[in-house]
Amino acid sequence: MTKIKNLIRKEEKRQKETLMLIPSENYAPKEVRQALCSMLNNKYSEGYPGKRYYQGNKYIDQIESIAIETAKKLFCVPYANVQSYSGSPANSAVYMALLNPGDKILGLALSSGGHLTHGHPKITFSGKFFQSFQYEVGADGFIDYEALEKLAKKVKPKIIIAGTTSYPRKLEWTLFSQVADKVGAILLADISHIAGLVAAGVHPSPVRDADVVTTTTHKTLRGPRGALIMVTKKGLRRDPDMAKKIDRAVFPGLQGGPHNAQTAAIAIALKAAQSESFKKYVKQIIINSKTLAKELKSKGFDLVSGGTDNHIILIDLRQKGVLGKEFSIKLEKAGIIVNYNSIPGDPNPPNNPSGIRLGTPAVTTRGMGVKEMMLIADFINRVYLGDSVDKINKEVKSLCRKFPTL
Ligand code: DSN
Repeated sequence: MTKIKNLIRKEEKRQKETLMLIPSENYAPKEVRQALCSMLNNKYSEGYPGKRYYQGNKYIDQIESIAIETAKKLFCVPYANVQSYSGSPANSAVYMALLNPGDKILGLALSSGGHLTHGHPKITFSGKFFQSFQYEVGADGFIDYEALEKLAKKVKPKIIIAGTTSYPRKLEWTLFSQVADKVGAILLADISHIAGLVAAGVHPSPVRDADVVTTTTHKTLRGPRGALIMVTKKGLRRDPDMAKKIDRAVFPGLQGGPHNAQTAAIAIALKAAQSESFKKYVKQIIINSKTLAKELKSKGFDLVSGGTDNHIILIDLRQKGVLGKEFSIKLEKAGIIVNYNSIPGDPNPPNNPSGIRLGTPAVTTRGMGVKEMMLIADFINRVYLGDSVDKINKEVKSLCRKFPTL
């Protein structure tokens, strides 16, 4: 066990001494982490508040009810389920609740910034058990809503998934809902990446346009790993049983006992996301992201869609003559942590693609601002130009020391 303890300490040191620029990662505050390692971990509570299959749940019931009510208030929805273990199980629960095997689903292609659970063909649950069709971004890097409409009219999917993992632009919920309404499809908005932005009012909310909204809780929301499934008023108008169906799909359909420590940590994070300081934090994420994008562009880096509206920057490295994996390995040596990522129309495979993906939520949590984004762009450029990674790493560590983690 000493070995594991040492490795935990080493990982904590690594997180403190490096620039966490993977857009889906963040530093959860101490209160969230304390809840996660509390004795709530010891309890089984299959079922829902007031309807459990195990005794001894009087406090767990209260905790889960608070998490549900906080989610409903934060996102202005009439129903929330807080038990999904993470984003992929949450999306799977929506499909299990509302679709039959073999139904047609329409989601954004992985190479255009979609997620595996949005119907990625052949190898995923969503691509194997349903007839999956995929829409894409256009040559400009923006979602091609006209092509989406044409495809939706041809395919007539039962559900359209509007959601992204590496899309740097605003999502046009009204355009999605117009298409879904025209073909009679359910609209699922997966806001996993932008949930914090939506909660803070910095990105438009999908709750008027979508029937169901899913999100993870550990990205821009800065909570524990976990997920929410929310049904909107529109969803309940379409199917008054939609919420009940989703509850049943999560438990007993897909999962057993909820992770109660995770539920408590979600409640803490969602409460924090209602604060003025959280709004200020999210606004700074965008300022930082736009600054980093502008600086990288000024150094000759080609950005998919030319820039960013959110916390994500996707660099197309083709003009730079380096592949994403090779570059991200070099960046890691300098203490700059990013992930290699496919770009739209990528000529290379997903395990060795032409891009890298960056995001500013974690460095913004540390309190970094415009000046630091300019430094980070400079570090990235110097790694590209072949400056000593050891030398850059020293500068990265010194910058990190000035901005402690939560
Ligand atoms: N793996 C997450 C991301 O990095 O965006 C999405 O599930």
